[in-house]
Amino acid sequence: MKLHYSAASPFVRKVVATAMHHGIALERVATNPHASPADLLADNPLSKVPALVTDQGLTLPDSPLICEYLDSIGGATKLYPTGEARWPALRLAALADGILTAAVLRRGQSLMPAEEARAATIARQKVAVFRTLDLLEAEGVPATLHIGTLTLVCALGYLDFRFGEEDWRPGRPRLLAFYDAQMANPIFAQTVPAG
Ligand SMILES: N[C@@H](CCC(=O)N[C@@H](CS)C(=O)NCC(=O)O)C(=O)O
Repeated sequence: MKLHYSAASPFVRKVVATAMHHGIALERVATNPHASPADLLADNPLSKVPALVTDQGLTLPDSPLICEYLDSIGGATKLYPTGEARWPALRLAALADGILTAAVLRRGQSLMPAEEARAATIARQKVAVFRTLDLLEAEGVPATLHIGTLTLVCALGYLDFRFGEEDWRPGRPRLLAFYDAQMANPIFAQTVPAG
């Protein structure tokens, strides 16, 4: 398994510690996500580390997902409890991830003058969104309702809500058909963002 890696990233550290706990070997590929190198983008259009490529060739972004995957293929001493113990453990993980997200964002912003940091962040996040939409358009999205499709409907709806002038539909007919079909479901039709 290949891990796109940066030694400074606490999100990468979570993944490496999980792999070590289970004795899972990872081929670590050092990268700088802020430079968006082509080999990282090929495996994660969000241009973030960690990004894992499984032995089956599945590309997994996001440390919570990667850690849960590694735990699922790991040994008996699981890091994801089942039963009653599951929710306090996941709650703590979510709070700690929130700390990391806030601290990493703060660190990134403090590296540049305020105006430059703001412009760079806006441009970088915009590109990450459209690059990821392009990947999903190319891959195609299932019609089945699950947490992935539910989240994607909410993401597309948020883009309409906040960035409607940058319509995501042109050139993405598969995402458009997916979105229009899903919006017939009351759980989406009745929860369109407002405000
Ligand atoms: N939610 C992600 C956050 C990963 C993340 O933000 N990683 C940073 C390095 S610590 C990164 O790749 N930053 C590049 C960027 O934000 O463009 C995770 O848990 O893996």
